Amino acid sequence: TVNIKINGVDVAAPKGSTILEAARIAHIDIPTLCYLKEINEIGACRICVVEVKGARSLVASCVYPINEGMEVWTNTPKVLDSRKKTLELILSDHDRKCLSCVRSGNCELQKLSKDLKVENESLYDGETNQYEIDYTAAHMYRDNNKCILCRRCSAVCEKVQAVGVIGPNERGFKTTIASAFDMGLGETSCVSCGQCIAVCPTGALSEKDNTDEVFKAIADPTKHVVVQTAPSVRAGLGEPFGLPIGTNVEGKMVAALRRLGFDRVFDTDFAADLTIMEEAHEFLDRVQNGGVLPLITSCSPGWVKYCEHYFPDMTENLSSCKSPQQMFGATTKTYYAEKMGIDPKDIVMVSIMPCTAKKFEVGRDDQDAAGLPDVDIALTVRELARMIERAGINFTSLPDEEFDSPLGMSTGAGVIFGATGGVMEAALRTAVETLTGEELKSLDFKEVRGIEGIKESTYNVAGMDVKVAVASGLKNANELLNKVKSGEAEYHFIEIMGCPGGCVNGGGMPQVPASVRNFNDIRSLRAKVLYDLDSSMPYRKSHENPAIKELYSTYFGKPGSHKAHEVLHTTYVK
Ligand code: HC1
Repeated sequence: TVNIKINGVDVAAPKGSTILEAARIAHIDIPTLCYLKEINEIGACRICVVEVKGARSLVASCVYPINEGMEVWTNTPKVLDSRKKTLELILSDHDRKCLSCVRSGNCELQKLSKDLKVENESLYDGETNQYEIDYTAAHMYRDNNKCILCRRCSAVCEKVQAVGVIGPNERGFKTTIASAFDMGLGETSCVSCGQCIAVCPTGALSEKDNTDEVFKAIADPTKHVVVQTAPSVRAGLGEPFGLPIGTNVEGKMVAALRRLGFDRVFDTDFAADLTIMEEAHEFLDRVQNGGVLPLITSCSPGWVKYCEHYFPDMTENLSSCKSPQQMFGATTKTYYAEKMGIDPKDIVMVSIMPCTAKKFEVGRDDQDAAGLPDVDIALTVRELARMIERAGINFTSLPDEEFDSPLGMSTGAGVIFGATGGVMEAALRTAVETLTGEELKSLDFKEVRGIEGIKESTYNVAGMDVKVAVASGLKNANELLNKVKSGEAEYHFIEIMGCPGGCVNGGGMPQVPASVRNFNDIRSLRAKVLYDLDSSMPYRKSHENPAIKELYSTYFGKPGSHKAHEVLHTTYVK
């Protein structure tokens, strides 16, 4: 350890720590704005400055390493004044329409302004930049009038997602974060993952809001409005209502959706089970009949788009299965509509997703089993939270309620889809039992759990060594696929999720401020909710889900049947 003094108090911190990290050990939170651990460590915004004895000027604590005997002050008038000036300068070219801003209440800039006692936000007003809002992408808009040039978005896009479609253009006062040649985001090879939105400290980046359409559909007596909730939603929806990260709010979520007026509250987890039935069948079919291997999962639309843009020669490796979101919509507008005697035209299928790419996915080609879009409206978890607030529903005091049947019934295999490795584990539970005809002794495939970017394992199944790999975050996917292409690595089955850690860390989950993200692993906290649910559920294998069994016996016949292909499978663009 290294011994230093912060504000006159002795602090021992691990070697290699920054002043910011050492201060945290001393229970002092130094404010930051541009800093994001391991993603954006550029020390550029100067909000985190502190005084260091002997240093010629104030130093950026987020990148400044500690050394033995160092003396630091974090709250002197000089420090506080500098931070405040920096903020006032940022505010002088910032669209300050806080009342109507989507981030009002959880904007990092707004909180800093209050904390640092900014009294005159127009102090340095003069010339300002005026930008047109970019609405060209299917899933989001970019409002550079609210951008503070922290570069968290461009760092995550390039370093974590290996996409890199936004970055600084121009210099000095004219600097903007934009695409090459100022193209609209929708014209670039953006994959809609929304990680930029998840890390943006202000209202500069946000999903396109579809909540009004949902309120309208619910109010229309001629419409039967069905809602499905993705696995990860229950692990994040509590956060906007002040509940700790990692709180399971499944029961309250169902209760809230019912009170919003949805006619049926169903669970995407049901369709995750259905996906496993089809995908495990597809895997075994490809292995036994010499199909294209490795088979790669196709439930994450950000990943599918990335594959189409960046690895077009590997689209044949993608599973032809639609994602659970789309399978759910397709099953609702065919099987469920028939069973209930409802014209599919009168069904409005709404999905609640931790994902922004799902907004893009609903508009893809070949996702219309009943001749209508499988899913009509995909909302993020943030949009659902806003609907609940707008409707005056007191979320935290709601009772726990259960999903409707039959499309609300699911297994532990379905719920772990939301964590990286979960789809693989769920598929293995079904594939192994199908292949061996024997019951698995342990259902936990621990080797594919956890937040590492790339995981691999080999399982001996009925005499065959099945090699599997799991990647989350597109930079990791890129690395893994390049190894497969070069022949350096060989697998039979690969799971890829677009967002690092899987859907629990999706671009549509509630934004967590950097002050929390930098010191907590939100991926594991949220994933634990799903694994705990799995281990407590009566059914933990997709093929044992009674509602799935009934769906096959009365409608699809068997996995991979002609009818299943018509409704549940899709095609890709090269
Ligand atoms: Fe996901 Fe999936 S797990 S992609 O992350 O396969 O979004 O949660 O709904 O479709 O089930 C997302 C989550 C989600 C699909 C499932």
